[in-house]
Amino acid sequence: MGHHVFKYTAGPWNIHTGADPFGPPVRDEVDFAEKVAKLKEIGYHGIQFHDDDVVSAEADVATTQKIAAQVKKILDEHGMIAEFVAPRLWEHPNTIDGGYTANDPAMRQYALDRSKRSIDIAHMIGTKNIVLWPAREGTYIREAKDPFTATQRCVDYINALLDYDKEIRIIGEMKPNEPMDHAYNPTSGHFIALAYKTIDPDRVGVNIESAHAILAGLDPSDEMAFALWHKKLWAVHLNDQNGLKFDEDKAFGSVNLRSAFNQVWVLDRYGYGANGEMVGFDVKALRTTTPEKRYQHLINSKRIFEHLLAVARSLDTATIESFRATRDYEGLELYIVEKLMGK
Ligand code: GLO
Ligand code: MG
Repeated sequence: MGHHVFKYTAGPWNIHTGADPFGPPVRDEVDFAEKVAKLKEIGYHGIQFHDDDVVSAEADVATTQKIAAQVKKILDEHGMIAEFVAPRLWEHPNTIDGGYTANDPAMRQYALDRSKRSIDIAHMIGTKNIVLWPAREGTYIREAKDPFTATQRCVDYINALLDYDKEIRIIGEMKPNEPMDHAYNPTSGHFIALAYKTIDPDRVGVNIESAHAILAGLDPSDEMAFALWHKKLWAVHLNDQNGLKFDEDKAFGSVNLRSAFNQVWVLDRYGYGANGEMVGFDVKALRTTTPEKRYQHLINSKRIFEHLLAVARSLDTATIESFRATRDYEGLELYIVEKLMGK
């Protein structure tokens, strides 16, 4: 594989106030324009958006166009691109029971309308990528919704969006739980299976988040390889996670360096980025982080990625092959761990 240069992105939500379910903000909110300028300064190339990170979901068409144009102008002024728009189907009162799997048809219609509007916004800011994180498409108790019907509704929803706009791509970001007790289609594999049942499988792929794979008990690098083989890995949300608990969104590589290394290695080996895919970091600052350091987790994640890339590119393929040929996985393990220790 050619050694191309990776491009990095993050969302405005990754520079945040530190509010959590147990306490109020501890840092001021930062202006969008300042976030873009600072991300540019620390070596990022683009921004990810929820629809309402661009413009309020309540805005009328004229206001939406006006504000989206202002956002696009800020991006252009900094030479930054918009990577994707994700319809936020989990905060509005109409999405309490979920979006496209809600039991109430009026709520399902809201989810569809809002998603179509997100597609319009995506066009206005210059991206064809729609990310679908199905936050509330699942249940707290199994009897609440019908899981068979939910599967069909997911495909119907994707089809409706593919049909609404012939250029967009739907990129599923699967997560097994939180906020739901169990989400429908808890892994990327589930979503890829559904992709092939849609009206245009070539426009349906996945965004793999490290923490989401870990929460599902899966290895993120194997998950990425599976999607790469399907030519369906169109985005990543690299981060880290300390065991099975709430989604921590820790800085990439901050918990499990070897797992992070394997993610970087597989992405580099199989040409991730060659078709414009970006390296996204879905990371949160610690609540204890002071305002002056509010970008440090993004700086750290990128730097750790680059260090691990250097390690991956320093590996000797013949050495690895000879360990494999002699089934000397103990030797291979030491070789990799010493490389990670800089030995
Ligand atoms: C939450 C998700 C979330 C999405 C974002 C973009 O667990 O990781 O942050 O990545 O809403 O769809
Ligand atoms: Mg994410």
